[in-house]
Amino acid sequence: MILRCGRFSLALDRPLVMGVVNVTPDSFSDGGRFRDPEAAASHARRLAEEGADIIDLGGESTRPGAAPVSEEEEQHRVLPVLEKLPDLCISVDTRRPAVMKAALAAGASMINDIQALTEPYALEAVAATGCAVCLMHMKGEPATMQREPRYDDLIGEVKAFLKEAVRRVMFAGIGRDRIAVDPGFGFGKTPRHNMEILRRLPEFASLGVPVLAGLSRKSTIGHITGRPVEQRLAGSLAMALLALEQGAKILRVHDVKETRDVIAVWQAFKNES
Ligand code: 9MG
Repeated sequence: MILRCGRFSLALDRPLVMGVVNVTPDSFSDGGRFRDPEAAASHARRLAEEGADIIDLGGESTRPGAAPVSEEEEQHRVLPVLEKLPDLCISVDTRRPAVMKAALAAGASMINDIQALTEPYALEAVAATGCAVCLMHMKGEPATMQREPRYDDLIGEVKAFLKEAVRRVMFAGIGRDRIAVDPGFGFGKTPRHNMEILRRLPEFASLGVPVLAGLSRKSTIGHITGRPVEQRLAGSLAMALLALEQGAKILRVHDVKETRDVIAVWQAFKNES
């Protein structure tokens, strides 16, 4: 299986690593460190050297309580970084069609949308390009999504949403080999929900596209271990290993080098069994 990301074709016979670069003053995990385009671009290069297949560049923090950012500001954060990285496979994490269009024109190869391209004109912004898309499930809106989220049938609901999202984007002309889905750990989900999704992640394989898992440094790890965000490396690596074992094909992570080691150990184990 291949994930087609614009001019890049990424083989899915081994897990892919998506390295996170937040160009925001207030992201939950690395708030403000990579605000300057030069610093963000050199961090992206470092992650690529450490083994990231894709760099996920985001200009809007989706942390509950984060300050809203205008479309202009989001573009102003992301585009200068993108332009410094023409040789890398860059995903842009955005919900806004205008940002998608500008990013794709500036060389982005993938759009990672926590709203699964549901904003009006989002499908049009990406369909005619060759970019890949990541369609994520989120219950509610970032500002309020963690206020007692409830589900009657967690897995059924998340899967049905993603199935419909895949159908919708394919109907718009996006081929299956350009699509990844993501159950959206932490997006309108309690720690208990997140663990149930992880336990039942193999059920998402029936959607017929690669599953991306984003668990790195998330609050569920803090909930389990009692650690603040800057001390969640071990928990994140444990989550990465669980996600691999449960069938995730793409891991969205902050700590690329360490995650690559986890993948190497997991693959060595698999090849011997
Ligand atoms: C932008 N962003 C933050 N967390 C994420 C996750 O878990 N998945 C995806 N696709 N994007 C995320």
